[in-house]
Amino acid sequence: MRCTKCKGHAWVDIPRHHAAYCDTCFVQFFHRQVSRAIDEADMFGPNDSVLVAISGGKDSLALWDALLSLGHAATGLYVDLGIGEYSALSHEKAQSFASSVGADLLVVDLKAQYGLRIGEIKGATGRTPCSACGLAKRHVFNKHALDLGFAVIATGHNLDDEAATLLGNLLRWQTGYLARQEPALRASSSGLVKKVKPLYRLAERETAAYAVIRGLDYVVEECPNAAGASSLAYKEALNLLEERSPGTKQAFYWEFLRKRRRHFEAEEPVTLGPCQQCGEPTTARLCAFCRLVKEVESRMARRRPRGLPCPSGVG
Ligand code: Q46
Ligand code: ZN
Repeated sequence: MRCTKCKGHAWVDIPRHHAAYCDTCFVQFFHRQVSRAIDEADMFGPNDSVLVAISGGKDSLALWDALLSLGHAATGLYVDLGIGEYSALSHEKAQSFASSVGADLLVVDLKAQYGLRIGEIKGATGRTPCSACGLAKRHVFNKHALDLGFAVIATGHNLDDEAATLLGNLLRWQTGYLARQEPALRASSSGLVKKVKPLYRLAERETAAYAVIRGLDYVVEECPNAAGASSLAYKEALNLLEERSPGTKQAFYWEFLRKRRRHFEAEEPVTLGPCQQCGEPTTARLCAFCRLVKEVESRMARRRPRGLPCPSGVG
């Protein structure tokens, strides 16, 4: 296999582009796709400061590495979710990447700051661990980006993630989610920060190849809560289709972005007010994150044997 660009030995083939690249040309291809995504979806400008959501996995580290290589001011934010070994290892990988490139990594410990540990949440609330985790991450990223004056929050969602989310939303005709599934989601209200996905043009195996070629040391283990997630089944189904017909995932998601507007954008506008606890925009008196924290606190207090002090020292 020859590199489409320099005719040297190719290591990465990209059937949907009818192309194959050597290491050097693949890294250039990857950076080009990230730049195109940023420009075409009007994600941010060259002087904007970007807060990158870091999990320690291949996608978030590949995104951070690519943004820094392209000259963007990108700071990482890692949220310690309190999921045993998995969290310890991901924190270590995130920190070691930051140190190796001299970038800033902010760390938020959910337990220390909010009394939440996703690893212990099962049964303490009506939510599944992944739903509580997603809610907590969205809240923490938005709050820190806002407080620290970042223009945008960037996440490492790739083409496979977006196509799987689209399939899930379509299977249940979640029109509200379909209306908001954007590579660049503008802040719809004050108190919210713009969210962008600069890897949406790149497939998961391409971010994996980038991570390997760039020597990124990422956490390979999956979060223990990921087992059985519907998104994995949607990815498997899409991979089968992609194998038969390369380009299916890309066409599925990109054509949706191109044609969807007139079908899903007429949703009723919602009125948001500040959460009475944390100030984040919400439709209720308390935002969903503050309600989750309260629910977990009161469940934990009920479980605690009488006479024992609260382990967090605050209750
Ligand atoms: S980290 Fe969190 Fe994922 Fe683990 S608990 Fe679920 S959502 S699977 S990205
Ligand atoms: Zn709140």
